[in-house]
Order: sequence, then structure tokens, then C-alpha cells
Amino acid sequence: MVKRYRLGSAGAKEPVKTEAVIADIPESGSGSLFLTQKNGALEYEMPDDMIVYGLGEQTRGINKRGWKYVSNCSDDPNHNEGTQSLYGAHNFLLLSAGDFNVGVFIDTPAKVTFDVGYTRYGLLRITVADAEETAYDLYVMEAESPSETVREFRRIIGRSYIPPRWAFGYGQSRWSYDSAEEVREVVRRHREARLPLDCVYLDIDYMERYKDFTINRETFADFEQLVSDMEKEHIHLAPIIDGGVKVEDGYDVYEEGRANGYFCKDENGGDFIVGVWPGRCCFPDMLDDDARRWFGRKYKILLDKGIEGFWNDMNEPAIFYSEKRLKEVFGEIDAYKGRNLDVDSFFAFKDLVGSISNSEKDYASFYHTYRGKRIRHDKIHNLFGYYMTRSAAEAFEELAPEKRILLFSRASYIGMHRYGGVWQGDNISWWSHLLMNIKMMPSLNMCGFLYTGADLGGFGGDVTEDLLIRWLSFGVFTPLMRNHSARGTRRQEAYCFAGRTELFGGILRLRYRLLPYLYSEYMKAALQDGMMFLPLGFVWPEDEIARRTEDQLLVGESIMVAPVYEQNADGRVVYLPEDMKMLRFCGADIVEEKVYEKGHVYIRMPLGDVCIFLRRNRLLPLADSAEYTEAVDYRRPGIYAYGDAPEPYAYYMDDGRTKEYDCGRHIVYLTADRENA
Ligand code: MIG
Repeated sequence: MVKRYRLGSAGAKEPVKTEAVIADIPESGSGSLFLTQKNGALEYEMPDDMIVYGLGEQTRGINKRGWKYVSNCSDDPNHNEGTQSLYGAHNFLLLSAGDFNVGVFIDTPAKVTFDVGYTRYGLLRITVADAEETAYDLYVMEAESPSETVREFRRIIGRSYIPPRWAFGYGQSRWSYDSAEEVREVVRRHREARLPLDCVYLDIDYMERYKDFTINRETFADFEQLVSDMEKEHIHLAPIIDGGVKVEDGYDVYEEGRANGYFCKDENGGDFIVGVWPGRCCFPDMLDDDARRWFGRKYKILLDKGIEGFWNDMNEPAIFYSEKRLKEVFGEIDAYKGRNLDVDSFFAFKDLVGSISNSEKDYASFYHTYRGKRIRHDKIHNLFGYYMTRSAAEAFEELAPEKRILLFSRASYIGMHRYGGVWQGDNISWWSHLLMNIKMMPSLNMCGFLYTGADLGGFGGDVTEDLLIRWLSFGVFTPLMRNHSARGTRRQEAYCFAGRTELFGGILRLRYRLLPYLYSEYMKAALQDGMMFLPLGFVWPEDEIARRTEDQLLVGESIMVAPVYEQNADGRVVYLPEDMKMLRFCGADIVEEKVYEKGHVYIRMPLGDVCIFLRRNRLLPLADSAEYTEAVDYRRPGIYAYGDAPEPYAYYMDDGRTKEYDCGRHIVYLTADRENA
């Protein structure tokens, strides 16, 4: 059951429509609301045994208790435990204790603070910025289990994005592959070493001086030829698109945007100018229907060249500086000249320059036209990435209605999950970020983001081969499996570590063996409003140890994973909430099968071993390995089984390209007779 409450200002002001929710839910009187409206916030006393799930792309645990989070799409590559905002803004919480499984969705693009037992462990306090001025809708859903509550929520926000099946293959990325030759070289080295690969990502340097929808013809002279040559090698190229358009006379995208008034405006009605990659930029007003349609149609330039996948970047939107703020800061710096800088003035001085990026002042100084009305950016900040991605998806629907196109974004808000996936933003080659990647998966799934993954190996910082091995060993399960790293960092392609290429190849080939299962589980989750990655507490809510397990996950209906995320560990303690059969893969091959009883067990997992725990009376389909997704034989996967009475496995398989999804037609039931274990 879902209820909607209208909260915030009592005045007549309508909430800003986000279109996160697509179901029509009648308004309930606030008398039945289980949260208390107090001190300008929503409050709730949480019993000690309550777990609070949710918040999508956020720091800390699967259980969010004990910290304070702020929904405010932020470009923060150096995030850590102290961080409160990441790239996404996902205002969904699930409170779970015994029979009480209640979901809460705060639908507002304003900043929302979730104090989940930070001020006091027993208190949940949700504060919506500007609530005295504007109204917002609060949705509350309740069902008999955590999974069913999530399903109720997902039903009202609509079906998750479905990528083409090739997007489940391995992708290699780097900021940047600087030329067509370099791209060819990356592909050649993968193919030569039998490292499977489906996609190479093009970062900003394929563009001419970072201008969206252009090609650098010096370095990518034969771009069209490159795309078609790669296609013959079964490689897809996925270029990046940035949220800002370069200010440059004669650049058609800029000229058209300016002439038609498609850019965000400053206080005086002029185009608002910020500094991002290309230097001076304008933001297309993604909220305005005409501007959004115009920007979306630009993707056609690349679609026409044979491109079938994109990633949308910098769309929090990230701002290096605004012209206005830059001027102010230069002025303020002057005031420090010749002064004795003591502890206060020194730090204030030092912070001045740092403060010009992504500054609150800038976000409060430009305007959108939304539904015919002028609205200041900070009021709708969390919608920008969502609406940018929507602009592309809506255009694809017009330009290539039959075809699935890969699309994922850096910034997001719930609702965007219908239009594209997300990658988990800039991370660092740190073990703690591998763990964060693991914990984020189920939280993102709850919020509808199924197509997701982190930059494997870490974006910033220098990777080590053991970190990359462990990260890929987890990445084999995530729908988006992409190795990506920043300029200036150590190279981390799978062939970069002398003597280890074969080991990396084994892990990548394991991914391809798992594809029938992963794709099937993904499609079922998308089509049935389910989750692909589940916390253990969703399946064993009565098992207190399972509920409190933060570093193991269920992946689909058949398997559990327990990744290693610590350097120099040779294994780890695994908790089995029921008897399970461990399948030990060394690379792509099963080298050991062993049944473990319910309870804790230490399992050795040397580098290169990936252990999968098969649940009792469940089946796992496994294909032979292949070097690209379309070479996998999806028709007759082998079956691994555990238990005397395995349930048939609902195997979803379609053509992976068109949009004829349908569980009724595309599910066949596999049984253990076909067991080859
Ligand atoms: O950090 O385009 O998150 O994946 O490689 C600067 C360059 C801008 C941020 C993205 C990252 C990408 C990078 N971009």
C-alpha cells in the first residue's frame, strides 16, 4: 500500500514536479503519517533493532544508521567516510524491524538531510531545505517484507532502464585514449592476449577541444572508419558527453543554443557562463522542454556514425568556477596582500581559491525555465543530471525506437532510473572504495538503479595489481563492468601487469561464463521491479547475523558473494545463513566444489580465486566462456545445482537488442536434469 502526503509550506505553492513518481496516488491526510512533524523536520524514534536501508549512492553502510547524509548531487572525487553527499540524490529509505517494513520517499529536488541516528542513535530526522517556502510530496509504502516494500516503491516510479546485452560485457576505459591508434592498440592487446572485451569508452579527448558532439579530426581523423572496424571486432565505442557547452563563436551547438535561448540564464537574463573543461561554458537548460529536446537530438550526430552507447558526465552540474565568482575572489585575495596572516586569516585565505569550485553561491545565481516559469538553479539542482540523461533517452526513443542504446550518467535523481544507469562517480584506487562499491549495489537497486558499477581498479590514484584483481573479482558480478582510470595515474588495463595477464584473463572469462545468469537476473529485476543485489537481511530477515552482515550480498536468486576487499588477505570469514555449496573458480574454471554448513567459516581465497556460494535447491546456469557477449551461447547454458530438490530456474533470455521484453514469452524453466556439475 502506498500513501502520499503533501507537506512543507501550507501556502498554495505546488511542489516542483520531478516526475520521479509516475503512478497517480491520491493525497492522504497527514493525520495517518507515522513520522512526527517537529522542529521543522520529520522525526521518528527508531527501535534499537531497526535497520535503515536505502539512500542509493551514498557513503557508509548498507545499514545507514549512525551518520548524516545530504542529498545534493556533488562532484567529490576524494570522498571518504566523512562525506555527506555524492553524485546522486536518492531520497528513499526503508525502515525495517520485524514485521515493520516501511519505505519513505521524499520527492523534492531541494536539499534533504537525513540524520539517521547521528545526533542520537535512536532518532531519525529528515529535514527538507526550504520547506517553509515550498511544498513537497512524501510517499510512504508498507508491505510484509523488505523486498515487497521495495517492490511497492518501484511500482510507483516505473520500470528501470534496460541496456543492450553487449553492455554486460567487459568495458575498458581511460581518461583518455588520445587517438584512434591508441584505441585500436587497446583492442588489439586485449584480443591478442585473449582478454574478453565488448566496449571501449572514449573520454573527452575524442572531442575537438572538449566540445560536445564534435570529433577531434587530428587524432581521430578516421572516426567513422574506426567505429566500423571496431564493429567487425565486436567492439562498441561509447563516447562521453559533458553537461556544459563550450562558448565559442562558430561552434554550431553553442550558436544554436544561444540564438534560441536554450542556455541557463544569469540574474540579468544573459547566458550564465561557467568554467568547466573547455574553459568558458553554458549549461543547456535541461529542464526546459524545448532546450532538452534540442540537446537530445544532438546525440544523433554520433548515432549516425554508428555509436550505440554514451556516458553523461559533469552533470551535477560540476562547476570549476563562474566568471562572476572568479572576479570576486580575485578582489578578495587583494585584501590579504601585505597582511600578517595569522591562523584565522591564513586558512580563510587558503580556502578562498578552493571555494570557487561547485560553490553554493554559483548554484544560487543562475536560472532555468521549468514548465514556463523561471526557477533558480539551487531549487532544482538535483534534477540536472536526471534531465540531461532524459534528454538523450527521449531523443533515442524518437531516433531509434526499436533499439536499445547504452546510456549512463554520473549525477542522478530517482526517476532517472527509467532513462539510464549510473556509474558510481570518481573514486580512488583505495581498498575502502572497493568496499563502498560493494555496499552501494543493493542501495542503488532499491532506488531503481540496476545498471550500475564503479570504476574498477579506481579512477584516481595508483592501482596495484592485487587491488585490481580483487576489484575485478567483484566487478564480474556488477552489470556495468568497466575498468576506468584518470590521466596521470598508473595504467591499469588488464595486460599491464607483467606475468599476470593470464590471471586477469581468467577473471574476465568468468564474467562471460556468468552472462546468461547475470543477464537473466537483471532482466527479471527490471521487468518485475525487483533487485538484483540484495542485502542478506532481505532474504533472512529473522537471522540477526544475516541482517547485520555488511560485506556479503546475494546476486540474484541463486548465489551469494563474499568478496575480499583487504590488501594482503588470503581469504576471509564468510557467514552462511543456510547450507550452501561453494564453487571455487580459478579464473574461469571450477577447481573445487564444497558444501558448507550454516554458520561462519574461514575460506581461503588467494588472488585470482573467485568463490561463489550457491544456495540450497537453487540452480546456476553457466555458459562456456567467450571473448565478447554475442559469442556466448545463451541457448544451452550448463547447470550447476545444489540440494536434493532444486527449484527450476526461471531463465530469461531475449535477443538482447530490441525492446520486445516480456517475461511471459522469454522465460523458460531450466531444471537440474541438465546438471553437468
Ligand atoms: O574529472 O572526462 O567522472 O570519469 O574520466 C574530470 C574526464 C572529468 C570526470 C569523470 C571521469 C572522466 C573525467 N571527468
